[in-house]
Amino acid sequence: MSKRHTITAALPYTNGPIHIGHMAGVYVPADIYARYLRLKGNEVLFICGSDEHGVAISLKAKKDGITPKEVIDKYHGIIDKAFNDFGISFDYYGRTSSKVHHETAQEFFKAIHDKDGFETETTEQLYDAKEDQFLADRYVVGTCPKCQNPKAYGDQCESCGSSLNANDLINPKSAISGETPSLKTTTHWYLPLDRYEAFLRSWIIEGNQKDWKPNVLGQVKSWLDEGLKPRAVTRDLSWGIPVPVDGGENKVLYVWFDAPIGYISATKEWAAKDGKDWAPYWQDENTELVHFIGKDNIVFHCIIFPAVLKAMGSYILPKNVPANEFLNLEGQKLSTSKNWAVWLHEYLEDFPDKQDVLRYVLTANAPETKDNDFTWHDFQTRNNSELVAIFGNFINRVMLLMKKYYNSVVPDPNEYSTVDTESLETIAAAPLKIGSLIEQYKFRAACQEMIQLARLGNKYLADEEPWKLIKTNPERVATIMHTAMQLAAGLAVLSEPFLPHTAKKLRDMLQLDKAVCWDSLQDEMPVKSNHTLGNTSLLFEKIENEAIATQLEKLNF
Ligand code: B3M
Ligand code: ZN
Repeated sequence: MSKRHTITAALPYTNGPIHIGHMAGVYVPADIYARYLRLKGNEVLFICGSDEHGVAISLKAKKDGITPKEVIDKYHGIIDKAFNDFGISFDYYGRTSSKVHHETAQEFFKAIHDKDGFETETTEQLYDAKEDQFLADRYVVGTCPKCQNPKAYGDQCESCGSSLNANDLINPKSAISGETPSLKTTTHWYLPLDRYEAFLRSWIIEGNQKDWKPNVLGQVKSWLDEGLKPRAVTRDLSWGIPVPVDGGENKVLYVWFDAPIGYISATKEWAAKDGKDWAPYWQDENTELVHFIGKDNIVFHCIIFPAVLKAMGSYILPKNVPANEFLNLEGQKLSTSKNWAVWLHEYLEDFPDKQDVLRYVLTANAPETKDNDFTWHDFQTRNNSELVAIFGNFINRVMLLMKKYYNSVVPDPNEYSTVDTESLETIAAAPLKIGSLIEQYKFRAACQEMIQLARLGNKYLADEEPWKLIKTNPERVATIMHTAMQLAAGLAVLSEPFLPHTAKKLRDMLQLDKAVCWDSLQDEMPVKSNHTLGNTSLLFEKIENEAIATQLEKLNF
């Protein structure tokens, strides 16, 4: 049954470009999910955008000697283009510096403020006297009180994942001047998370969220068990969204207050452009909302944002928050500052028509349940021995044999053997099997099932050996090729969420009818007798050692 789905992918910070870790963790799985749901005939809104506030951006501007606006314009451009060129199928890619977003985030703040949904508190906060600047979040670095990591930030320790208060850091230092901060009094608005504890517990823990991933539930549980405390949602900064109430002068909204609201603002902008109503995508109980994020964003999407939505009333809550673990590169943690990364826009320059190869490798090796490693060697092997040797080879053989024996017109089948029938049954069962894995966010396994069909196709041809029978038993060959055609067509449909560029090329080659879709495979053969195929071209090409050596050199590896 067709359903409305709002799918969000974490908004990337525009303090740098996007790398393969972001792609593997968030954007590739989200895109597979969105494409699959569309293929199933659902109404899908797939939303993302640039996260353009926060200290990460101010710090980058300072470092590069440019304004924050210049920083966000530069990276918003690079990121937006890279997503586009890569083929991530966002319905809308917004940015949090937009007018609609500023207004929406301020409306949220005011609405909660007007219902007495905040507490204000005057406290002493870390202050850099030299820079005349309060230090919160990434402006302050110190030792994590929980795990002793010496490089924890004022809002979060990236080593143990704890969310922190700047004042809890041991031996804090200003990230701007390196000075030891002093304390200065300031007043802020706090979201009293303690008031939401019971609601969160009953919604997530006692509620029906058993299908959330164990890493997500684990983090949420440990948060709740520690007891929730009020959390400041304003900051003494100049870069951000002005606090829209009395006393808010020279203060801005905390970036993690405004950023998730960016999903909603982006929806509003998308709807306005298309003359649609944005509200059902966020307020209709029949809409399924899913947030794709990395593991460092769990608390914000499972605790803080739901509390904000609850405070607003009238908003739906996510059905699931599938967070992935991290991807490493050649055995080391990806790092923007150390330039230890494969940047998406650079990959696309070096491999302009190999989007699907990277998608495949990142999916086959996705950090779904534990951190995983990307290596250029594995990239080459998966391309050469899976995409080329299995998928590409099967399709190429079918196309060439079809041309040679039948001038590319599909023959009538004769009597099916047991193997033929089993192969046809496997195709008919595949949509449900692959679909159910995708619906459980098991994209690796789903992708393996898909490639398994190509493996089956290769084995089928190798076992049945039509080339040995074409003279002696042409009736049998017609049945074999008719069956092999169904496998090829099945792949064209079922590979779409994982390998969209390849699927499109394959559909064209096979001249597949539009009516052939995910669900139709279950009760109808996708290719009929007498159907004429289009022209053949290679789906994948071998990646040579030199190309890999160039990439390793780039890393200084
Ligand atoms: N900008 C944080 C991150 O990249 C972030 C996500 C916002 S989602 C609302 O970790
Ligand atoms: Zn820590």
